[in-house]
Amino acid sequence: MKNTYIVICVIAACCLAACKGNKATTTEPTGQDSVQVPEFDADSAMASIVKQCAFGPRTLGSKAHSDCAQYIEEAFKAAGCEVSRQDAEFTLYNGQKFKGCNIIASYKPELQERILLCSHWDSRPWADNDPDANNHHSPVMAANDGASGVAVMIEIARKLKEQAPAVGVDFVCFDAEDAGLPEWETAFDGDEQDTWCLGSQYWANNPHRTDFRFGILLDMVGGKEAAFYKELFSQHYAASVVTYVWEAAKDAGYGSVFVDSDGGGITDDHLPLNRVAMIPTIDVIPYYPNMEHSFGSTWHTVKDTPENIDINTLKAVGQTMLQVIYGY
Ligand code: AHN
Ligand code: ZN
Repeated sequence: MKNTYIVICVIAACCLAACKGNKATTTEPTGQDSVQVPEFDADSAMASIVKQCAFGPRTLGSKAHSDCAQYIEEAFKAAGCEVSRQDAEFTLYNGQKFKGCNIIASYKPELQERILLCSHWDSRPWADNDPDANNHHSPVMAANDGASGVAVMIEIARKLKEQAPAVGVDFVCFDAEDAGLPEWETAFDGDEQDTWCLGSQYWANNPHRTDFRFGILLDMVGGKEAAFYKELFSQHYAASVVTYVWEAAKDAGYGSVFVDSDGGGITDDHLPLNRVAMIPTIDVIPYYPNMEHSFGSTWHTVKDTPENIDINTLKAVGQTMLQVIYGY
């Protein structure tokens, strides 16, 4: 009798283990519904934006730039990541050279199954889209177009430390994305596209690793009433990643922020990752169909400041990224 009982228990335990095993190895992203996804703290992300902006505009060569690099490194270290700096020299459209750096933070670098998150951290040196031409040579504070993506990534790193997901994550902060050809420049005759995204171009030619399942670029993820449409190069190079991320947004309750429609095709840091490093990478970038500029009213203006950040947008993007990571 006792033996029969033990046999039944062993069989039951095996069945349970088998079921669990089945579930863990399922390839369907529907597993997202059953995992505990931590709450993204958008207030904490906002505080990081304020902190980055307090250094001043983080333009190449400035004190604000080097001070902010140190802050970003320390923030990822405090979140338990392994951090390294990739120093590089960048040549602008006008031949001017600057020293700068990409900042790389790895969560559990020993894990084989990995996701890449990235964002640029530099500020544009010229507010060349400002409605007031007097501001066209002033730097952009870049609360949205710079600090927001980094802030969301730092906040995600903090959550990974609290509650371990099944995958590893690398965070790469690209320098010199936004020193591309200014609109007021009339004397340039090269390829304009090459003047943008200098840090990601450098990294794609010198990646610290490339074994990522996919990459997600966060660009301007804190704008007022922002919505994210399916960017065209992302759909071309990484269609299944777009589908997966937009599904995750729906599961997280942000289906209205991640809109199931086409956006534009944008020259951005995801292009060298797709074309040179061959990592399927999407761009999460806002699209305002009814505004004069599709990136929103503060884009490359002196109004890109912390007051014009929308905590709800940070929350929608941050929570969706946690859904992506913990649902994987
Ligand atoms: C261009 O408009 C050429 N690129 C948009 C990429 C960008 C600029 N993202 C932030 N600032
Ligand atoms: Zn920009």
